[in-house]
Amino acid sequence: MNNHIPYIQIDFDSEESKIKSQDYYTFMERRRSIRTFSDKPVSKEVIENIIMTASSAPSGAHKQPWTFCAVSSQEIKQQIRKAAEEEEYENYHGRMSDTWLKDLEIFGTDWHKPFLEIAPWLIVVFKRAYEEIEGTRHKNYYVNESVGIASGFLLTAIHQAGLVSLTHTPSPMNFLQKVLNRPENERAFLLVPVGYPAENTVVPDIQRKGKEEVIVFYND
Ligand code: IYR
Repeated sequence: MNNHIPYIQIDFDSEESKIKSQDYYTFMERRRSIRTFSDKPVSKEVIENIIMTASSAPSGAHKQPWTFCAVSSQEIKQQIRKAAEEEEYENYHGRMSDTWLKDLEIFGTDWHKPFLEIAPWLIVVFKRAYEEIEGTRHKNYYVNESVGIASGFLLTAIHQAGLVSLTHTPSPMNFLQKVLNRPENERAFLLVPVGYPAENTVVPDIQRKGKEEVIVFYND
């Protein structure tokens, strides 16, 4: 095997693993999607660390088929809000089915997206379908899976930094490619406002599935 180097394992004994896994579960259980943001600033350095954590995700053939656009420009946030609200207005007025609208009632969402201007940062995740190298197109592999995993890493890094986020998917999202002037090989995947929650933020009173609902063991 070419170019291999020793893997330096993080060496916990089974008791440490148990404690670590419990603690991490408890910590991650506290993450919630937030729709009301404060305008309190977050430093560029924190955003860089969060994004580089996301970019440490595994990807098909290690192509890292993603670009993270980090927007704090008020003018660009305003353009994104305007375009997102135009699409969302259509979604809430005919494009989403009655069942879908009913399923969203508990979240209290509508076409207004003020958080797109209030949150100090918008991270727009783009997937890269292919790379163009010296005029030749090279397709990336497992692009959705890779960018989905990187987006998961992004959300955990945001939570770890004591910040909050929302996984927002204004649909269709092609306006983001235009507003951010992205190249032809990039497609918007996810829009993630990042920052602090507004004072007195509330979240829907919903429960997560229990282990008996999400895990199936096949033991000896
Ligand atoms: N994109 C819309 C609608 C929406 C859809 C789902 I599925 C959600 O979980 C939440 C919202 C919006 O952002 O309002």
